[in-house]
Amino acid sequence: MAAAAGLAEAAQAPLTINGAPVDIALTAGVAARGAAGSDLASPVDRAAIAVDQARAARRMVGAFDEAAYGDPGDNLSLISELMTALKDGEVTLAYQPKYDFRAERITGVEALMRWSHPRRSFVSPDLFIGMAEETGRIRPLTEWAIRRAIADQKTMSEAGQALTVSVNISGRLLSDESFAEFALAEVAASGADLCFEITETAVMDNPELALRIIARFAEAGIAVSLDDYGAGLSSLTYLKQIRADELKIDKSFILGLDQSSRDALLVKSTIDLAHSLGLKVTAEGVETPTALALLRGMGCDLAQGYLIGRPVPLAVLTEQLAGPTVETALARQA
Ligand code: G
Ligand code: G
Ligand code: MN
Repeated sequence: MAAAAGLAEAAQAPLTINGAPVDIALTAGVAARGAAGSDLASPVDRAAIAVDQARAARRMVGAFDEAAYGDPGDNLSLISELMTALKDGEVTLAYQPKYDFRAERITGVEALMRWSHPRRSFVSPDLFIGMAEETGRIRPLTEWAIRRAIADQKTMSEAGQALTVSVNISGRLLSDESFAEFALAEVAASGADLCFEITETAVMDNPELALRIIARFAEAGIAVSLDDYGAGLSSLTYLKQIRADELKIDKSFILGLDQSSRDALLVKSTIDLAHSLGLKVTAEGVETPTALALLRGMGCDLAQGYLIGRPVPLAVLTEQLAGPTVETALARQA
């Protein structure tokens, strides 16, 4: 701990590169080897989590706190199981439709990862994706998701359904140039029509590199969507700097749309702001016909939520879209 504190301290000393002052902030995580046989025996995994724990506590140095991390016998074993699950086909993508108000039809889907664990049944993506991020396993998961989404898009298009597929990209991957190379190569080779959903916090971690990578995605024809907008800080600097095509208003504002005039005002002004910047707007969390009608009246471009469709396996989606029922019902409701 003392050595780590010394390092973090030393990193704070003013540094000049080519005459320009450079600020460095270093966060250190310290961990000892875990008990043999434990799934988090690797000191590197434990230290990676300790770095997150130190950051969350706004400290420069922190020791791995196993108790704070959760039940080791339960959650921690998931990390190693996850990589096996990916190979064994236990991880799948569910697709949730996005309804285009003007076209009056489903024009896209969001791919959402699901893990059907043989013993635990349902493992929340919030849990396993969060853990994959913390332990540096989000990259293989995301690479798998991109390949799967591209293959599934081809299947849908062969069934006569041309849909843009949105894939969620974790913030950490926006400072990983070799991940970006992978994604660009996959898209170039397949000619897929993808959208990458990213969140604001993703960009804040390493803004310069993230913005450069996002610009490369945009140049390669990958649409960029700002996910969960409004849930974080939602700074105007972020909107000003980023090359995006779409803004997704966080579901927390849409769920209360029918009851709260404040939410309605915020949603309406966010739609207008996005439009004036040339962004399309998707509202997520549309659960009621009233919300759908309000959003249409506000000039919102796309709606996503349980009213339109839940995230479902590819086969179910293809079946639902084959019948005209969903779309005509929505057009009537709006
Ligand atoms: O349906 P839902 O419970 O799927 O998703 C929970 C959270 O997990 C959401 O914030 C969603 O963005 C995220 N998520 C779902 N699938 C993926 C994925 O493939 N990659 C990443 N990074 N996040 C995902
Ligand atoms: O963070 P992101 O926006 O990618 O996550 C999408 C999440 O929202 C997923 O967990 C998905 O299952 C959930 N979701 C999608 N539609 C609805 C909805 O209409 N209501 C609610 N409560 N959640 C939704
Ligand atoms: Mn999303």
